[in-house]
Amino acid sequence: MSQHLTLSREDIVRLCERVEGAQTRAYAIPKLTDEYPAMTIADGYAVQAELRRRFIAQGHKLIGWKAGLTSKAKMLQMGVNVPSIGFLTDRMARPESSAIKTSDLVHPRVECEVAFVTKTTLTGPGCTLQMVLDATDYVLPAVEIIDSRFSGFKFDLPSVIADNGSSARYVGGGRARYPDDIDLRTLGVVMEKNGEIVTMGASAAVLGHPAEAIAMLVNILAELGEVLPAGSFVMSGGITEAIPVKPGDSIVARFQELGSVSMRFID
Ligand code: 0L1
Ligand code: MG
Repeated sequence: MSQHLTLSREDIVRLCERVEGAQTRAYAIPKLTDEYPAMTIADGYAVQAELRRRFIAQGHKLIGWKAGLTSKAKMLQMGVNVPSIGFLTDRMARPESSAIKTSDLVHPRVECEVAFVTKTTLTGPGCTLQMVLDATDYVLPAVEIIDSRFSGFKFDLPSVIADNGSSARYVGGGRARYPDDIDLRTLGVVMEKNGEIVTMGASAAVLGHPAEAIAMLVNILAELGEVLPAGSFVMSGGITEAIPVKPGDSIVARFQELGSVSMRFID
């Protein structure tokens, strides 16, 4: 990690408990840097690693990872300038076309992403776009439901990384494709909310090519001393800005070549 740790082990555990409480009981908290202004990106990942350790100890299964803040639209929307990563567990997954509860979320937003499923282990540093494509079994369309636990969706990079990159729920669907069969860089995406188009974009918005975001994720994992195992489900980041949702809303994300992913939101 390019920045050093400033938090003690006690601080890391304390902040992790604060984030875990907000995530599991769905309430907003001030961003962590209000109390720890010197907090670094390395500190954020230390809190996130502690959160992952706790969830796994509680029986959650690690399914994969997500790259976040990988498009200019998202970076502008959230006021940060570096991408991030977070982990995904089985408890966050929801089936295609399902009703997703909002009462256990703080202020959910949805974004369209290309997801990758890997067939061989990816190891950094030095992971490249081509290495990602070679290691990919298939890609599929996905919608991520993000839910920053920070009041007013206001945060900085160390805080959002500690909050596991705002990870909350995710839905995969549509039609799985081999990466060699489509041009992953130029996929068009349209998101509809309650039948109206609310945002659209092209996959190149994600660092020029969604596989580039997966390579970045693998290289960050290497800095954390980890690899991306075969069989991982990995989301490459929102192609457009994230759209707020509330009970009663229905979402359809239509992806060129990959089909669509839908869900509705209930109380
Ligand atoms: O998946 C994402 O791009 C979210 C990263 C965290 C920032 C946010 O909550 O929008
Ligand atoms: Mg995302």
